[in-house]
Amino acid sequence: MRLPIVSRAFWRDGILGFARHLWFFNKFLEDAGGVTPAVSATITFSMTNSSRRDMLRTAFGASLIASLPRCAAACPACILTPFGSEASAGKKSVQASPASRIQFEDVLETSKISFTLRNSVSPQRYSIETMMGGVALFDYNNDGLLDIFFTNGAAIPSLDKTGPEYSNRLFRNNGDGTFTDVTATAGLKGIGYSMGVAAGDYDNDGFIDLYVAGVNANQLFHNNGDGTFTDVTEKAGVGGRVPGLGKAWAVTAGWTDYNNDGKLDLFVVNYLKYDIRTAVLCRDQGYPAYCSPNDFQGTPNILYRNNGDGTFTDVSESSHIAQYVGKGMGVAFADYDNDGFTDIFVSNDTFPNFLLHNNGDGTFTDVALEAGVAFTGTGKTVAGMGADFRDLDDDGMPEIFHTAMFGDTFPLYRNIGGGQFEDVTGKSGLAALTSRYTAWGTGAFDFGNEGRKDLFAAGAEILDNAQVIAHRPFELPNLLFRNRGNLTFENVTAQAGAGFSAPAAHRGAAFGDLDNDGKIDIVVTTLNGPPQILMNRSQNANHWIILKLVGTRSNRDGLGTKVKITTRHGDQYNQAQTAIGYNSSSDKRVHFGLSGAMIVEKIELSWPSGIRQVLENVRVNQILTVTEGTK
Ligand SMILES: [Ca+2]
Ligand SMILES: [Ca+2]
Ligand SMILES: [Ca+2]
Ligand SMILES: [Ca+2]
Repeated sequence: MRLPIVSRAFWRDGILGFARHLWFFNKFLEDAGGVTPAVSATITFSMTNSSRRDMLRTAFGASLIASLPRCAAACPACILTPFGSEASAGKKSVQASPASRIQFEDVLETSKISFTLRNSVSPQRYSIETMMGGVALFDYNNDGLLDIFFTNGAAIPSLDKTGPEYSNRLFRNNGDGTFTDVTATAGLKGIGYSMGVAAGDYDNDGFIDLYVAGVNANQLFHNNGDGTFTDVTEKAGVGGRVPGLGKAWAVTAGWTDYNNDGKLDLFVVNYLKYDIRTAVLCRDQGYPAYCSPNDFQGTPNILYRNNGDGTFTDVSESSHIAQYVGKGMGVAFADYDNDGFTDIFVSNDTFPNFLLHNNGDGTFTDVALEAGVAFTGTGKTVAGMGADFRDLDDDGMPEIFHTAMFGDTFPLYRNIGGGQFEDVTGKSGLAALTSRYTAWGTGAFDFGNEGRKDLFAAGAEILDNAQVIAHRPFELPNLLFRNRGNLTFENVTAQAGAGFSAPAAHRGAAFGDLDNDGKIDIVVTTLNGPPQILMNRSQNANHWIILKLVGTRSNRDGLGTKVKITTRHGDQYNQAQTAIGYNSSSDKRVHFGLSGAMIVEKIELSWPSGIRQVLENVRVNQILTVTEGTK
């Protein structure tokens, strides 16, 4: 296709200017008309030195150049396809979208959400105080709108919710930007000093249930489907007691179907062996301070197998989970070796992490050391906090990312296949970006809908008096690391909005699309403060798709389903999981940013049942319900 404007651009600006004009013309067509671009071109040119790359970077932006083929000095020619060509379908090719700012707005005030996370900070500084609290994004009433649940603390040292100020809270999404506190009707105020939350439909009745993990009480709430919940903890047998130890201090939990029988099982993450009545108290430079986890013994985690009749069996011993005693803070699930069985990653605090390989016979083996994720690449343990287990380079093999504390850096372990991971924290740029931060909640989501998953981390120090003890502020910003491709990241926190980057005592974070506009929103808790309701206001014309999975032979939530999509920009991978980050539970729906792709050529689903399902030529910019097929 020849256009006078293009010809003029060519003669005026040379080949780079020509390509740039063509690129903008295509973008204009896409944005304005919503039609497949009619103009495309392949430009062949010599690339003999790095200065040429710099010229290209100027012309097209760093994000595009990042995915160019790397050429040695002797490379005779490289082919640049600015819009991704049909010939390159199936391979990761050059992205069409320019870097657009990812921006969030904290809408707490207009949301009418009134909640304060109370930890009852004491002069003694009991360790539990700094370890809360969680948030869940889930649709409890099936109206298509994500609702918000917050855990809350209790009085100290009684650990009783002595008044309504300690109540856990459920806020119903009204669909107009406001929320209504429905805690009392729902019967979800809870008992004890609560910490983490896990949402999952354990009885496959189509209504998502809630498990709340805490210091002195864990509770399972069955969703009755009429806006109310019933505490079924005792009947279900999931109270969180460890043989010989009693009720263990649980930080969080997660739902996963480890034996692929169509029923969600429950993994409970326990932290330290701790009794507030006898707990050692610590000081630092004369100031009261939260003790190091090194001052306490660890505890084993718990695995409850779902019997399908409303009861669970504690299989921690027979599954070998109980033999791994750690100091767990985060849990995330993925089938990292693609053998069809979901594996479990547990980030441990100042203790080697666990990678619990699912052997497929009801047992697990911790392979973290051999796999390269127990310690960092330099052989260090770090303060493992929130975790996510997700494919960040879209090669079909999920990476492990977790937050940590000041001086640790937040490790990124790249899955290189064969059951092995490589510590790419330095190579990815994350070491330099994270070494001066401490963070809790985290998640890997494509916040800019550019076709790559970015990383979020909820920053805050551990000690509330960190300023006087360590000369570091207690309150830190949320952090946003944009994925530039090739597993490299840049810090875009400063551009993400004042409400996003405002320092606070952040803790848990949950991810999901609260207003169903295709952009992932974030809810973050802050200690002794209100939550942040961070609506994604990124201004771009990028496309997206959200898949709401309905399992039939698999668990009804479809948790554990692996999803691969193909567009003209290449392949992307994601999975249905709710156990993400710290203390928290995210939307079960599976989101993909699509950049400028006009159609999703193929969606391939691998359900936990083993059923594989393929959808072709799927419309973009929609929330698509996918019911598990029968084959
Ligand atoms: Ca709802
Ligand atoms: Ca249910
Ligand atoms: Ca596996
Ligand atoms: Ca949104």
